[in-house]
Amino acid sequence: MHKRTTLRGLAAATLTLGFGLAGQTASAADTGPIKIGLVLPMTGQQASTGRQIDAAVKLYMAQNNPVIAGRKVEVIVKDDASTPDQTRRLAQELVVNDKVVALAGFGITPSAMATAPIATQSKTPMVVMAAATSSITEASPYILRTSFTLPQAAVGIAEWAAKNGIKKVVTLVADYGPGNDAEKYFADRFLLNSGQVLEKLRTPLRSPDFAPVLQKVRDAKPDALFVFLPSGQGAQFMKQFAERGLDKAGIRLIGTGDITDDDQLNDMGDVALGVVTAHHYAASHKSAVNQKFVEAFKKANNGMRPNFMAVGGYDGMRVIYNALNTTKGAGGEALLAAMVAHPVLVNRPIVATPRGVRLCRPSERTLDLLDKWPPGPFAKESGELIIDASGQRVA
Ligand code: VNL
Repeated sequence: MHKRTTLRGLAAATLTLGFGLAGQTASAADTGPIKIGLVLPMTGQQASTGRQIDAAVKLYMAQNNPVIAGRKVEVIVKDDASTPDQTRRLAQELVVNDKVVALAGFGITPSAMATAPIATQSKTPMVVMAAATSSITEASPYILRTSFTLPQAAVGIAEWAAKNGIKKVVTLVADYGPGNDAEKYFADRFLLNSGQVLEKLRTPLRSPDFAPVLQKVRDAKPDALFVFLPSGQGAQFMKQFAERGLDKAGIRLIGTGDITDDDQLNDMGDVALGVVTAHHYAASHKSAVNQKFVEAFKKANNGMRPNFMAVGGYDGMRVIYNALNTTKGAGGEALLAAMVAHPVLVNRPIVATPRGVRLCRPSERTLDLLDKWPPGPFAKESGELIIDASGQRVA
């Protein structure tokens, strides 16, 4: 096969895979269903994430032929209630008993981290559709992610804040992996742009009480409060923010898009007006492809609006399907290699470099953010030339 350099290696990719892979094909004995294990929080505090991803996976299956190489594709959904020990146990059962070709889902970072050794030991590709701590993809060479990372969102809003007259900020994050990422990357970029972080506050992942921290925010009198909370906690937080009168006290609310979650946005009331967040997805995005997705999702789910978790699930299913079509149903390293062959599906398009943050679609926009370009000729994923042999940009 002709090997070509493409943009895939340049962007802030969420994909980390450390080795070359040999080809494999399905054996003739594989005639039963092709099974995919989907481990999600269907109950408990993160149940909305499970509900959204489950609905998106079902939509993808309904829109695409659930038969690959003459075998039916079967998705086995397991509820881990966001308890990492459960996630690991369920993943192990899916691999050992059900012989799934891929593991998918993973609502929170601790669940994904707990399952990483299972993926490594069993050589099972593991598609993370929700959890978003940047380091997750380093926990196993079998992990791919179709969600996002917190630094991508946090750096974007830090840039915006500095450019929009916000000088003093208090940060508030959920006290675990993605919160660490959000707090650190927000503060680093905000300080670089001469902002000041007055205080860094945290609330527990489980059953947080926002009242005491909101009192501290009030006392600190920042221009803005930066917040990351996992999907599902935004509405409750907004309610308390308003009840404590912080919206009226002239403290702007900014954050990652997890707090303006499309799943809950309609229930948040007027307090959500004027809140500014940065994220890789909003259901209101006007592109034709998104409008079609939102419409189909609502139609299949009693009007439920998809959030960013649904998109991670839908894209994750697309990655698995495409790759299974290539391997004709085989799993293991062949499946992983087939997934990696189409990295555009597993890279989120927000790129952050010291030169700024940009939504890099079409992908050649990445060049605007690079100090040094790769030598030409250089083509993007589709094969379209973007730097010619003499080093001139042509797209
Ligand atoms: C995580 C990150 C979970 C962002 C989220 O919602 C979220 C995580 C459940 O990595 O645990 O919005």
